[in-house]
Amino acid sequence: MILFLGLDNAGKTTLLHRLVQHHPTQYPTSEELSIGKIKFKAFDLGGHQIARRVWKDYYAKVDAVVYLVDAYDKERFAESKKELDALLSDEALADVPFLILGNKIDIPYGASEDELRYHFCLTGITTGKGKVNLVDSNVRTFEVFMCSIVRKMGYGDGFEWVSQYIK
Ligand SMILES: Nc1nc2c(ncn2[C@@H]2O[C@H](COP(=O)(O)OP(=O)(O)OP(=O)(O)O)[C@@H](O)[C@H]2O)c(=O)[nH]1
Ligand SMILES: [Mg+2]
Repeated sequence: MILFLGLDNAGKTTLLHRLVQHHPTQYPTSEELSIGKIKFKAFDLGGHQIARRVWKDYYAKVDAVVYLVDAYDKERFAESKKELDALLSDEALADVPFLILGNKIDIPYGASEDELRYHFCLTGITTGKGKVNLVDSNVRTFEVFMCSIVRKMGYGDGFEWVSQYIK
């Protein structure tokens, strides 16, 4: 199971709809997804403050977290970072790979990848893009990819990256 998390308005539902547009809808908030050869159920959880309380009810069965950030909404970076940090430090998610998507790069004056990394304190500490062999290492599996879901850009690379760490 893959969880789509992030603040309200980050783009989770838009992403889910993009990924499954050729498949029939099963439930309003969960969809069958294929990443490579693996089939998954993806859950899009609401991002507004009250909805965030149920995120933890899903942690036990999760194979990967896709955490969306609105790269244009710099005013909410601190709030988003707080939620992400809480997820990354949660024992229940300690072995779960995180794909962090900086979304909406189609809007001018949004944060660049470097800026986003800076504000989220993710400079120089993420896993590395491409194929990084993490067997026998205690390195946290997480990486940042910038994307525009509406322009269908960037998130494919991110999913390809995260899929190699899904057991
Ligand atoms: N410009 C731009 N807008 C986007 C992009 N992705 C999503 N949006 C817009 O952002 C708004 C919020 O997107 P949603 O997918 O509803 O956000 P969400 O994360 O599901 O929000 P909650 O359900 O409230 O938690 C919508 O108006 C989308 O059209 C993008 O890549 N670029
Ligand atoms: Mg939504």
